Amino acid sequence: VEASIPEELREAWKKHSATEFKNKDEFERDLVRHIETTLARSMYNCDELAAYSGTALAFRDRLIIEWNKTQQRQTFKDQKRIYYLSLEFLMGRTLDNAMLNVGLKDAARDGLSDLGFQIEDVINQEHDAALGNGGLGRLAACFLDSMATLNYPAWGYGLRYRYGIFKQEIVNGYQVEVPDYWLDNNPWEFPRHEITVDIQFYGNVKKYQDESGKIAHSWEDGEIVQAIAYDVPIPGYGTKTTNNLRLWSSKASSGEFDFQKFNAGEYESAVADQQRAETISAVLYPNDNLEQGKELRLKQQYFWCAASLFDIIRRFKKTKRAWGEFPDQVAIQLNDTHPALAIVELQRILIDKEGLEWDEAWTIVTKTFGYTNHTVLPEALEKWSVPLMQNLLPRHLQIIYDINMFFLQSVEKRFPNDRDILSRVSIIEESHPKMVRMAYLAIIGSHKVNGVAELHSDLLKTTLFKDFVKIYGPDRFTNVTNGITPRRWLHQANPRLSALIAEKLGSYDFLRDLTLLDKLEAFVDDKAFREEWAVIKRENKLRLARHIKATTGYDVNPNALFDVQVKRIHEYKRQQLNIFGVIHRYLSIKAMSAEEKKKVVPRVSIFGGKAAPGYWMAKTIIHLINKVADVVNKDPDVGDLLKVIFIADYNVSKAEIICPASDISEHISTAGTEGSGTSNMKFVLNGGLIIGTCDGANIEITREISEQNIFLFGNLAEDVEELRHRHFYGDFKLDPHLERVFNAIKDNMFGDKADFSALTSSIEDHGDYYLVSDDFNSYITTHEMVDEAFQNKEEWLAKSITSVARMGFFSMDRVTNEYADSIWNVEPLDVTD
Ligand code: GPU
Repeated sequence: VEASIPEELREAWKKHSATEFKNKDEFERDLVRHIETTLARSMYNCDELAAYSGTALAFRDRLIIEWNKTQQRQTFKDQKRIYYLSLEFLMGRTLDNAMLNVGLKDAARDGLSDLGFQIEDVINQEHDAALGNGGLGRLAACFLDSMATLNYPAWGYGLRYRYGIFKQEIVNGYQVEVPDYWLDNNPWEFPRHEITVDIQFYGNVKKYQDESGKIAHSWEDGEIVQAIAYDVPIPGYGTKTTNNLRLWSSKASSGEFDFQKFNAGEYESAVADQQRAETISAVLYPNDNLEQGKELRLKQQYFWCAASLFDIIRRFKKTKRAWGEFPDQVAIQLNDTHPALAIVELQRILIDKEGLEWDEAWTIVTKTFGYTNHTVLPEALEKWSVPLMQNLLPRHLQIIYDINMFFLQSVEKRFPNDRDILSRVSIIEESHPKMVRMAYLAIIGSHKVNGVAELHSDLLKTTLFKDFVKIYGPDRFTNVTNGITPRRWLHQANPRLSALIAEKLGSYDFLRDLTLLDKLEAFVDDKAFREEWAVIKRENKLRLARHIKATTGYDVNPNALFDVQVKRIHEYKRQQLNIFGVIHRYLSIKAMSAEEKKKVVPRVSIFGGKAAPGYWMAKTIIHLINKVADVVNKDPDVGDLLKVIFIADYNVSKAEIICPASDISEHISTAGTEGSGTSNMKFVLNGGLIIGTCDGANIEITREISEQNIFLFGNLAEDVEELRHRHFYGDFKLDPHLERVFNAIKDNMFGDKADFSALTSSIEDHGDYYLVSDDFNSYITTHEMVDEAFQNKEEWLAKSITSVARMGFFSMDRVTNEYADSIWNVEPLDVTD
């Protein structure tokens, strides 16, 4: 049905078209109206949560008006759009970001104050939207912010999980997972009950002859689950562009199947079906850099890919263009291999439903997709068992086999004398059971494959995907070094530093062009400026100290060196190296005379991060950190010289408090294991220095800010294989300082040594895969250099300011433009034209 209002009636609409508040008074009017009507509250029962909801609704009105205009404009202009497919969007809070992007935070502050509320308290009522695990999910969220800010017509597509990443509680030093039910009181989503897609699972494939006598396939029977769209508006900073994030929620299809059951009196079983369908979008898998091969996860992947593609194709079809133009209208970016089934689904639709020839369809598919790889860790590379896929997606498995056959034929033609290459590059791994290698499918089905930092992209080309470089040539493989949005990670997290920079540079333009920060370098020697810089860091440390006091009960000295490592807990990220270093420091202090202690630079070692619920070694590391904290923090021999803090439930909104408060942060993965890392960038952009290995984006950070301004240590990626090999053949000697640390643990200094034996023996007895012992000496001596440098306050400040001035390269906007030019071939669109 045509839903458009006839021309002659449109004047009446226009007269009453919704308007946006533009100042404090109008904001107050909208806020009070929402509190009194939408929320059914009044001045007699308005708590901070209601004030939050009212404020959010007032800003939401604005966003949705701009969202509507943006969508109309983008549809009318009909340019190529970007579709970013990601199973994770780690958005964090929305209200503060919306206020800043729209540019009305001051109006809101004053308005709230008139009505009896403090804006900070109101902002703090919001629950994080934590639909992601770590860096991969946060990168997707930074993309959305940047694409809107740069006026790209772009949609995010994801799943609307009922439960995001779990909340972490620490009980007796152990991580306990608590479900995160985040949807109550979430004003930022719009259910689109009219936008639904039926998604098929299981069933079987029928071969038949079509009218022209051609062999065709149809996928029949099985079960149908319904996808319902929920839209989240994504405002850009300082622009009218408001893009869309569409999240799919699963529901039982209201088809005949159910009615038959109801009619047959099988009410309970009909409800069970309902629940089974809703399970698909119920929970985010809480693994970071790990794939478990569970059927429900594959269901999630197909459900989301199929719904998103149906939606994209429906939009394309409205333009009545020929299929050949599809890649000129649509760029789909695959955030890791999680959406790789979209490649197969598009091919299926084109050949089975739209009647295109295989080759014609496949050309369209490969021109449409780009694939971003985020890791070289083998345990993170997705493989799906063939029998599992055969059962769940029988037609897709056939198409994968066909894609593979055509691909292997072409490889065989090009390399007739290399028999081995075929089994090495086959999408199907000939194991028991056979497995579908999703990364290979993603490479073969895309026109560009990129890594996320230079070292990582080089490793992809020389190791994991080496054969594919030989087959396709080097042009299919590229690097786009990650970045972060300066809106959230500077302006929102560190408003005072942002204001100081704006004052020096004469405007906030650096938030749209971060390379302008280089003008700050002229002020490095400006005494008053340095002093203000130092004051802001101190206030940020005080803010974190208050959070630590409130959540752990511990007092920390704000003059101490704040040393922070916050990220997912993983052996490759080496929080164990850090806590062993802390124990080393503790033992050293314990052995000192009163005189020697006077020379010690006081430290607060701050940890935060979640372990995957089934990752025992990571949980052991958390346990050890908390046990060390218990002992160290109560030891009168140590006092203020050392404190150990574990901040529970690290998430985006906590990162916004933590990043601006660090003096030094740790990015200490075993060389060659971290794809990029993005918190390294967040810390440096907030005036913290970093200690790190030559890994991921640390290398490019060093290049930008210079070696003088970073503390690098440890073995290089090129030497890792050799060292592991040597350990394997028995050539392993535990570092003597680390031995002293292990002896303390084994003396039950931090509770029962048995609790930590898996951790120490992974190093002593099982090959030290992550080279903790090899890097230990270099690590602790580099920390001594950190202490030394921190005592020279002026030089430390100069390093801090210089580093921030040179961070322009790490803006997400640079990243977005690189993808747009080298992968998507899309142009921005000014929605006010
Ligand atoms: N990353 Br694979 C995740 O956060 N989760 C994952 O499952 C995989 C990768 C991270 C990388 O570990 C990190 O180095 C990178 O900066 C980030 O993706 C964004 O590219």
